[in-house]
Amino acid sequence: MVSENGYSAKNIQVLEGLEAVRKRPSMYIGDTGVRGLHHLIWEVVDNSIDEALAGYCKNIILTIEEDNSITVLDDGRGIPVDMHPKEHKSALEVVMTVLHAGGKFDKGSYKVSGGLHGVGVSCVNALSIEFEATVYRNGKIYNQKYSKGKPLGDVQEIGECGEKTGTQIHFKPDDSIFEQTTIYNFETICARLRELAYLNTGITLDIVDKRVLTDESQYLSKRFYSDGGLVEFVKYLDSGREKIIKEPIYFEKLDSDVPVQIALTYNSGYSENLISYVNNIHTIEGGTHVSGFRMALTKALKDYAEKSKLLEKAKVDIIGDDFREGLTAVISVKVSEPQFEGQTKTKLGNSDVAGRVSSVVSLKLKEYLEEHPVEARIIVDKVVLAAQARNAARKARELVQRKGALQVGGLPGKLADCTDKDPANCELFLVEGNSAGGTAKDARDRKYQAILPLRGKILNVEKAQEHRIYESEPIRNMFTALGVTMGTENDPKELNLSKLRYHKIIIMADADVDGSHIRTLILTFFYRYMKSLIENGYVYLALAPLYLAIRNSNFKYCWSEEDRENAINELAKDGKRDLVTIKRFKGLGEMDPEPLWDTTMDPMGRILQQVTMLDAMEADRIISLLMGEEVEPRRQFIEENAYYANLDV
Ligand code: 0RA
Repeated sequence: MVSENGYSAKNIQVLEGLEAVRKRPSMYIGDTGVRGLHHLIWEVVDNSIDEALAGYCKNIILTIEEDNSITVLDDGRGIPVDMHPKEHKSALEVVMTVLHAGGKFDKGSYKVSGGLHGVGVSCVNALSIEFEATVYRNGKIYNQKYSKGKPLGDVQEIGECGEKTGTQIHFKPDDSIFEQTTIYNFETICARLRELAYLNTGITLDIVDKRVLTDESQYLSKRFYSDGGLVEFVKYLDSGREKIIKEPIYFEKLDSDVPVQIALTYNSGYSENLISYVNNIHTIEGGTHVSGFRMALTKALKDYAEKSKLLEKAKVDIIGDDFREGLTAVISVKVSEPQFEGQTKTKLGNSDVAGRVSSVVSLKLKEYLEEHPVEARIIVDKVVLAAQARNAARKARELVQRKGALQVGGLPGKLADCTDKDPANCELFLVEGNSAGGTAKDARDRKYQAILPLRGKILNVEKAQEHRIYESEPIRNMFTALGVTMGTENDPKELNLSKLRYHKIIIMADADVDGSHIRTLILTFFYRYMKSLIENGYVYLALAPLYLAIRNSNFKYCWSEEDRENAINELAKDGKRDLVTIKRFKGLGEMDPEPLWDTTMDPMGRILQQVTMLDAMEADRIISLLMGEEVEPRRQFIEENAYYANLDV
């Protein structure tokens, strides 16, 4: 028996646990901005994925409710509801209210998701103003409700469900914690579900967005499912690029304590697209699994090229980078105790993993090259071309950097700089076109806001070889305005942010098709050439309003159709809706400085969207699709996205 004192002491400890989460949420979920908000979803979905990996769950349905709360339903075994022997309460309540209690009961299975996300569903509970767990198990339906991590009552039996089993978690993030925004982004969630579907074959992941009705009066929804796994993932990533080998190369070694899966292919482009995962978590900064892969890829291809005498004629020195041009690869490893390092804690540190991955790749790639001489030849030829282009690029880059250093003050003439010199306070607006640039210059607070107008559309980096990047004027202007250079002590190609002049880099483009095109191009450029700006969270999109609703001297700006409807209702409380006029903003250029400041530049009124790596990855893929060589995937993309395109009429 536990004494009354002992029990209550433990109780207090529990409350303190979740209280700590509410006091310092960033320690548990990274931040309380958009990222942290979405982190809550990853946490909940990861639990269902674990249940699926254990072999018990096939379907996961995620719903964004009208009020931006989230429901995740799975058809797993259902979280146990029986009394927990030590805590003297339902196991369900323990999982939901005790930090890190999630996997405790699951001794048999190998918990692979988690790691970075693995702070437990109790954190989600702590940070939600409403939270509800519903369990379908033993033919019965159980339910418990909570607020800010505290149960509002015991677990209740609320009905019967026959054979059905599963778990449903519903939560509404607490807006006193997530002060910036509590609005979920459909595309961000889709990107993660798509990724999870490719990484975990055979699971059906559905998303339903109840905030949006389509033209067919259905809720906006999507389904993600993959049989082909990483091979399909690589094909998806490269769908707009011209492939040079027919089928992706696939290796796996699953019967090991570090299971490894890799798919790779080569396209006719110039950039590398390598995406890596540890326990389903995107390791943005790479780590030992990635270096193991690169080492083995370089060595296997080099050995093959030397053995088959393909290098002799070429008369170039080949280095590791040359094997990366046009490479698209996905690496997925499972590590039972992952150590995450780096700025964003997304770099795998476990040193033994490098050797594990490289031995799998060495062995299997050697086999592949010997069995596929045609493909092997195509890949090696490409590598030789890359080495030749690299030499040309180095010369162009050196030229640009020499020139940059000689310019007066080093800053581009088009830049309207701010007076404050502390990067932490400063914002740079990248503005499409000279006329919008002029308005923005008048509108800004020149103390901390700088404007760089970019003339016309920037170069599509997807289609250009590296040396052309350094020759493009808008791109050179971005480098010099930002104070970003190439080359650090360790690596001549690494981005050097030590002289970065602004900690907010804000892309400001129109809310129409052209604007979205420009946003996508700039994002692709950042993704390709200034990735660490995105990783550090320095890149933002300014969301310009779509409409102005006016009645006499009262007016409201609207950022969406929903906003517009609300604005009309508010301005026409007396029912006289036809007295409200709606003005549609055609572009930033036609706005006067004052409304531009109020809606898009003033920190008190504007809506900024921080760009995540997932957003940038998707931008990069869309660019390759829209501008690449392949016509059919482009047509298909435009057809599938007609719904979004319609918003722009
Ligand atoms: C531990 C044990 C069992 C199920 C789960 C955890 C479980 C957790 C979650 C979280 C979301 N969905 C979930 N589904 C299942 C069941 C053990 C058993 O039945 O023997």
